[in-house]
Amino acid sequence: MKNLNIGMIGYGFMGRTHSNAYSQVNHFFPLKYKPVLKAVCARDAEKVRSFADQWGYESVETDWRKVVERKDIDAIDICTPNNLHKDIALAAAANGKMVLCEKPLSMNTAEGEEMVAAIERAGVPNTVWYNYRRAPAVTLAKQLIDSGKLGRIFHYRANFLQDWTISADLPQGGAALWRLDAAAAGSGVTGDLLAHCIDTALWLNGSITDVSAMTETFIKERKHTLTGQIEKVSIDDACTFFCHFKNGSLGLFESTRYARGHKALYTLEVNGEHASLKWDLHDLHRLQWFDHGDEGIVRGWRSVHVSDGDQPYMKNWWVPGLQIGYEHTFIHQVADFLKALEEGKPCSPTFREALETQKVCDAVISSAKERTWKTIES
Ligand code: SOE
Repeated sequence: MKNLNIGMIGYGFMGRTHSNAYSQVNHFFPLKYKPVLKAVCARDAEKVRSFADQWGYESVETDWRKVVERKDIDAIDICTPNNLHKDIALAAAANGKMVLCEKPLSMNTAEGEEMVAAIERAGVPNTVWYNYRRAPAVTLAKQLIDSGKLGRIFHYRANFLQDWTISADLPQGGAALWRLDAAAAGSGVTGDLLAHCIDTALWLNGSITDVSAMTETFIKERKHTLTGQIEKVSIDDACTFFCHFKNGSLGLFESTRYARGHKALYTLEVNGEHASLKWDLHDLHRLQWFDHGDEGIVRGWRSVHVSDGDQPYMKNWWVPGLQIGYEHTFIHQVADFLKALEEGKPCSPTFREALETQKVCDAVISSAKERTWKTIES
């Protein structure tokens, strides 16, 4: 087995999901590469040391530039707030490192284009962590759509609903709350939550050609953790958009952090000529399936428990009937990345593919701002 030395920059919630994935992957997937937790980097020396001890990283750094230059690191994992993605990716590529970047790829399309150019110029393996594609039930949806079982697709519908920012007392900015600060995040729910829905939609249903969106910022001012001042909130708290897909189907997407009672409800539904399917993150192991070709007297929605060894990813886990969870979607992404490396193939979504999601996000934000339809430039 060949070691793949990981240098992870950032260590928040995503740092944990990625570290867990690197640690677990070789226990379950037969692969030629083995990730080694070589270094983790963050500005707070004490906190990053404690993270390294908890997860088993061999060393710590407090300056990301040192990590990207280290000769003993093969791959850089970017888990920082979005405003650092570009600089780190560019430096990593210049140093010939592979790059795994947390979603969304960038703050905006212009940055994303620079990142794609740098990565492709360097010719380094790359991927963006859009993990929900790798829930076995979502992967099964892809198989069913690609096999033509749904026939012509008419509708694609997705929601990502949360409720954690309803309190006006919640500050913006700083360690945990950078997602509320446009300077660190780029956008609000569009880049944070709808980006997931868009990535899955592009993967399942193909390109989006144009969008019409509305956004709202319900709490207009919040205290900024870094300045201590009350400052304008510039992120979108909620976003809804319509779109056309290139295959002629219609899309409807909604995301908010103000849906009281919903913590992380990602749902999607696809309606085709012959069949429909539905998926719900809170019941992530099930794919709801309706097949109009079924015999009339038993025709109805089927709830497929995606745990059989014939189903995507499942042969690597337990015995049929036993399920896996959220953290496994990240393990699958690492497994796919390592397998792609072994085979000299790209691991989807690459930076270039994730740039498509970024373009849709940008079009959504500008459509809402200008109250007009926006075409996605390909
Ligand atoms: C935000 O609350 C968040 O953690 C996103 O940043 C993740 O990408 C999403 O998967 C869950 O929600």
